[in-house]
Amino acid sequence: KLKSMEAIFEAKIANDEKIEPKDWMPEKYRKTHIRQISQHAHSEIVGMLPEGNWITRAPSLRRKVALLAKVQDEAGHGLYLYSACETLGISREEMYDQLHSGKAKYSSIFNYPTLTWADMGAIGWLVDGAAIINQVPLCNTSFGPYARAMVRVCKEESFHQRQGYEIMMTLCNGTQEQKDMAQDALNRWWWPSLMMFGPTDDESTHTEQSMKWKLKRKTNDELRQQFIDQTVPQADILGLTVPDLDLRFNNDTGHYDFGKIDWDEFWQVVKGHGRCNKERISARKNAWDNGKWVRDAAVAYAEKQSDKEEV
Ligand code: FAQ
Repeated sequence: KLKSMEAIFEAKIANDEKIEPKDWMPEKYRKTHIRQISQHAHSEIVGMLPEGNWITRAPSLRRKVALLAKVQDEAGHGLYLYSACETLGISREEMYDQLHSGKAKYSSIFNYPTLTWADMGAIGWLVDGAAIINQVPLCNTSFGPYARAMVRVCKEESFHQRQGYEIMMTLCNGTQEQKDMAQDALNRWWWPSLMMFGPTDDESTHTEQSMKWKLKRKTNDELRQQFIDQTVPQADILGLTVPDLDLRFNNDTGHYDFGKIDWDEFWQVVKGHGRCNKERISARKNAWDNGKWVRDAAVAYAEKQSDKEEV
């Protein structure tokens, strides 16, 4: 029986059909999806913190409304992703517990500080830009709830990217001081953005299996190269310099060659030793602890309602 279920599963993957929560799936397929989807959800939720830091200091009402909407979208993305992950048989409490205890990762990028308003531009442009490149292929991922969540998420990310690029354009058309702020933000966010795509393919533990299951549709290095090829011309339009002396267009390959990524820095951040890791986790823990009375009240209310129905 197991053999035939496995054969049905394999055939669905081969035919690009979706795997749905109630379908039979190999235990490792379930586990690796729980890992990736929950880490993706945590990234969205922790990812609200660096930008949330600037909502009260946005330079105009228009900028404030756009940033507020973007950060709210991120909360929404986190919630869809937690829901998609719950269909695989893990509870939200377990996922939160994994985040708070450091067992589950979230994207390295959110462990860097947001020092100036220009960082809001750089995050939208680069971080959301990288997120789109990573997530568009995930609209075709094999697990149905994850694929469907990604469709809406990608549409919202493209608004985020545009709002960031527009901030950069405004700064770059402004005073020298504003242009310097934009360049400084690019200098600080460029390399961490390249690290978002994960280790190189030969160092990546999960890529090979995830590609076979069509969880990943492109490898870390392929996506990173696509991001660089797309983003360097955008920096040129802004009149900014990408902080990489080895960056040049290679006519033979049709792609940009780029310099060496500091993988020591990446692993330090992933292991919890980045500039803001402690601050981010303690912000999430405090939010959870301070929300206890709301959860308790909601449960008490639900119990009261169901008691009433029984009478
Ligand atoms: N940070 O074998 P691989 C956003 C870990 S966008 C931390 O290559 P995989 C939108 C990896 O988990 C950001 N850890 O792993 C937004 C694994 O460790 P594990 C979120 C990383 O899964 C914008 C180990 O290294 N997007 O939030 C990172 O095949 C602005 C070995 O790596 C997603 O999560 C990293 N950068 O490939 C929100 C997209 N990279 O789990 C707010 C979905 C790798 O064994 C503001 N995820 N690791 O303990 C993916 O596409 C994949 O999971 C990758 C990693 C590509 C991130």
